[in-house]
Amino acid sequence: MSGPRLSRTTLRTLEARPGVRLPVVDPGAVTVGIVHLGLGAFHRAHQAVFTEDAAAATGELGWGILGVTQRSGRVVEQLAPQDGLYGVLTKGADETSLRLVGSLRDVAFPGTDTARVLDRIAAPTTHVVTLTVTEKGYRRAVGGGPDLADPDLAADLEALAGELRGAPQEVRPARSPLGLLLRGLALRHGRDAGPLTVVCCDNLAENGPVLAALVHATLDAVPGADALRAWIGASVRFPATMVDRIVPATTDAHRAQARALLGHDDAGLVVGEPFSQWVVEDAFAGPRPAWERAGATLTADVAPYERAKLRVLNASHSTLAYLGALRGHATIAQAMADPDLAGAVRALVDEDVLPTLVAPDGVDLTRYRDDVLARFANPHTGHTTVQVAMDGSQKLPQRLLGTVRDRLAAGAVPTASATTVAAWIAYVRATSRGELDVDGRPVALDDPLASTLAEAAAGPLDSLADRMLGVRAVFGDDLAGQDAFRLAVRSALAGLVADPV
Ligand code: CS2
Repeated sequence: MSGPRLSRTTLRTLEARPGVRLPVVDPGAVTVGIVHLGLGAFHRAHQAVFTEDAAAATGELGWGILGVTQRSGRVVEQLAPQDGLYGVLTKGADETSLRLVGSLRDVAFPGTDTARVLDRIAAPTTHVVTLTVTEKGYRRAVGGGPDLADPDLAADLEALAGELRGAPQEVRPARSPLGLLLRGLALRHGRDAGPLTVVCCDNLAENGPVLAALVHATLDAVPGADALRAWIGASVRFPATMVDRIVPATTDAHRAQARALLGHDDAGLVVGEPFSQWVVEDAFAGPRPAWERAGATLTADVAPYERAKLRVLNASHSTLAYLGALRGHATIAQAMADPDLAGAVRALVDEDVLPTLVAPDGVDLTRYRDDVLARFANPHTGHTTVQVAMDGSQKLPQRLLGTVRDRLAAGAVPTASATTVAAWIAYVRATSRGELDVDGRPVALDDPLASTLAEAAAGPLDSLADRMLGVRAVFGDDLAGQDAFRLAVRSALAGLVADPV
């Protein structure tokens, strides 16, 4: 940090500068109506921007956001001194611009602020809770139910059971997003503060219904939760959504660019491509921001959009990430510029994915594919292969294995998808053995199942595919027994492990 820091005070002294857009709402006039769990870069570059634009379009000032971080207080340390203000640096193919966002009105870390967060979820002025806690944040077990053995979730459920008994007690810090949400819902129910809508914005297939089912299944394990469960069934809605914007990790170079544009330091800076899309099921329990006035699509049926996005964009992304990292490509754009890899993603989409999709109204899926691939090729995003490669055990089931199952059920062998699975296996093996360098830097396996995966990846190469396909948490009970698929993975893997280049 070297200059003055962005804040509401310094904002007043900021004058119009080329390439910089000041907040389109007056942050001092906005009050909190949304609680967001998972205050990462994606939320700040996506839903917070739609929310600010909707407030500006309607003049409704009650839709400010309380952003709640997940694992550490670092984001609070970045944003609290800035009064929640931050910039989004947009990296287009031809130009870079910065907009400051005024919709994040408060920030909290559950480690120290759980009582305040619960209170806010239970406030009558709060109508919406949104979540971006990543695939692994939901702590689901094999089969999709809650992982009750997860110590953080278990601690939260114990606290919830105490809170439901009404026993006077200190508010224990929430340790999992689901625990925080359930405890907030319980307080809201107890206070009779009215209906609420919970909007899952993570890349999970059928994210709204999946979260609703998870909430109910979790409450089954909590003594004394019957009345709460009934109230949630009647008064809480879980619309499905499709979210899309490529948001690379912020680097020092981005911070320096933002400083040059703004003349101020911004510790909360996030970066995004110009494209941004949000499709939301219009099924709310109460009031909601007019996100459609900010370019979002509110619709009765999100499923076709969500499926197309996960299977075309996210699955191609992972393909480029694993094959790219194995070939030493640091960024997705570099991987996309490699003709072999561009060919691999085209084969994946054309041969395996498109036959499983129904086009959403008015969408031409081949054009959608071309637009997605063009976005990946944007060299200015700087999105790294290693960032996208993270958490493969959580991501592949959501973005790829549905395609695999659908093609197998249709009697086809999804060989291109088998290549992606093989690339992931090769990546797991190389990273867990400390054998992969990208851009001169060693890459470690970053995955919540890292130790299980490393164990399965160790051992003879000729049975590597079989051992990895036997990891049920990823491939379920069915895929290891699909012989044609297993053989396709084996044969793709033989090529990759013998000679990734
Ligand atoms: C990416 C996504 O990191 C990843 O797994 O595939 O974060 C992707 O950039 C977004 O879903 C784009 O909307």
